[in-house]
Amino acid sequence: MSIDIRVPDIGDFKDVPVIEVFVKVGDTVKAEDPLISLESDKATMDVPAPQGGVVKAISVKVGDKVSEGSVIMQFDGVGAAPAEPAKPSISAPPSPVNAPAGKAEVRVPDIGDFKDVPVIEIFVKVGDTVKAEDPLISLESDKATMDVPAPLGGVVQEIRVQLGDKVSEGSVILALATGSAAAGAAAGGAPAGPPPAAAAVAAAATGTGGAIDEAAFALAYAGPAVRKLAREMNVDLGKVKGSGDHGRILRQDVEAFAKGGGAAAPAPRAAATVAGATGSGLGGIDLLPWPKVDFAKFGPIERKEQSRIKKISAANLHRNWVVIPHVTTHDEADITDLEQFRVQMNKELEKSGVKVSMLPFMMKAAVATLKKFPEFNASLDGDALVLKHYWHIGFAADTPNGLVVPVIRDVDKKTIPEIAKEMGDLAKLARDGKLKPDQMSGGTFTISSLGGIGGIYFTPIINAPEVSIMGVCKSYWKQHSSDGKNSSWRLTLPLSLSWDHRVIDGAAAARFNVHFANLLADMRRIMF
Ligand code: CAO
Repeated sequence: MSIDIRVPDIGDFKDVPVIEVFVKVGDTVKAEDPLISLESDKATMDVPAPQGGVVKAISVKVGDKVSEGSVIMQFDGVGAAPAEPAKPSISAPPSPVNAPAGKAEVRVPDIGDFKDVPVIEIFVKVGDTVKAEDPLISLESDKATMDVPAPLGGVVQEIRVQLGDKVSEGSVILALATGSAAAGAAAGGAPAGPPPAAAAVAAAATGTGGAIDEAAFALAYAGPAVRKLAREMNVDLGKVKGSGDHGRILRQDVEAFAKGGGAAAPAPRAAATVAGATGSGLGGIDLLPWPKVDFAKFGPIERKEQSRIKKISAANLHRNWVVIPHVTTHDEADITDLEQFRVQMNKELEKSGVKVSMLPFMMKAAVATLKKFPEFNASLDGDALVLKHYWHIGFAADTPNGLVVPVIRDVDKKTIPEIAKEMGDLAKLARDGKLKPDQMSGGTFTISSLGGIGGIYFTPIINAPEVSIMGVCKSYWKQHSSDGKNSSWRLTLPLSLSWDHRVIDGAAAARFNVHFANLLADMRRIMF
């Protein structure tokens, strides 16, 4: 009997392009084997096989767009049950154990609303005998650390996760031999040495040079399945040249590299070198290795792990800083009249409970300026520029766990108090760690305001795939003169616009700032 295999619950993403198809007709696949890879503007996701079978037909190709429920292929299934999507969010919560006689696959149990939680510790190894409730692995979300206990006793036959892998409810973490099979495994039936993945590591180590450059690995353009394979084979993705579209690294590139036949990737390697992890060349310049210092030799120290949000934003900021040729243009806006108006409006709004800061006015001015200079409200897609006819403005929000960028949609259609209210709500959710992914996606331009804190100018890093970002610091009183003779004190707002020089030229950036500043100086101009 043949079974339709469909795209499972992929959150709010729709019409997501297929960027890789891992199988071909006639292939035999196991449950959880990756079938295809999808790439939205935020994430690359693999669609795993919901069950084992033989691929009978494939109904998608690279470039096709799919959404939840799209049929991607057909399996000649072994059983008669219709295939349920692999993700637990739309199938019935899977049992933590799926145990044919003598063998049990242990899955991540119900872990509440958490998804894609990184594995931070693996407590067992192949061949270990475990009792029910023994901890197997530890997971760390941004909220909590959770151990996954063994649901029954047995001997660990195979470990299917590695440190850093992300798992959700239902993900298979290891296989246990149970009952008489366990006795056999304990007596030598299970592989005595390292698991297959670890064996691959050992085999590949000579071909790959051992230690993985984590910064280069993070920057490499590859999907989760390929990243996992690279981890298993101890291949530093930063050194692999991708043969896919736009240099995407494919499975075969990793395999060829591990065998010694793959070419080194010059660009990501150089990027990684900037990160300071290796001592290789960057455009002919040999960088020194990153200094390794025993700080404790010089005084007391404390080692503190970065929060999950910080680690994620670090990888994003690093990629954006290395990949985008940034230039920052500074300017200033006279906001004397606008500040008076803002104070007046806040008095009038007092009863409504909404308090308006300078930021909603800046958002409105930004949209009007983006409409005049559309290439700032765009993204690069290969060599083409995608101009967006919607204006969703992100704002950098400082939270105890690190920097996040909530997005206010359709700023052009909202009033200043509406924007202020939504901004306040989103900033609170951000500080409480409760922002949902769709509240941080879809932005077309970002404003990073340090106005409530201080500073004069800074160089904000562009929030890819956007092409520009406005940084704003604290307004201050400054003496202005238009003729060198007469002067007056004006409330002055410092502006720092960073822009992607692949898309925007310096003259356009200067004009953008002048227009933005003129609108803030006199918001009536927004109507023109
Ligand atoms: N000049 C002078 N005062 C300013 C100002 C400016 N440019 N911008 C804001 N202020 C004032 C506000 O009016 C407010 O004053 P009162 O308390 O007297 O009313 C005070 O500063 C605090 O404002 P706020 O920060 O609460 O409000 P906001 O709308 O300006 O900003 C938010 C909201 C969420 C963006 C902000 O709280 C925040 O997190 N900023 C940090 C962003 C950041 O980290 N950027 C760096 C990214 S790169 O690492």
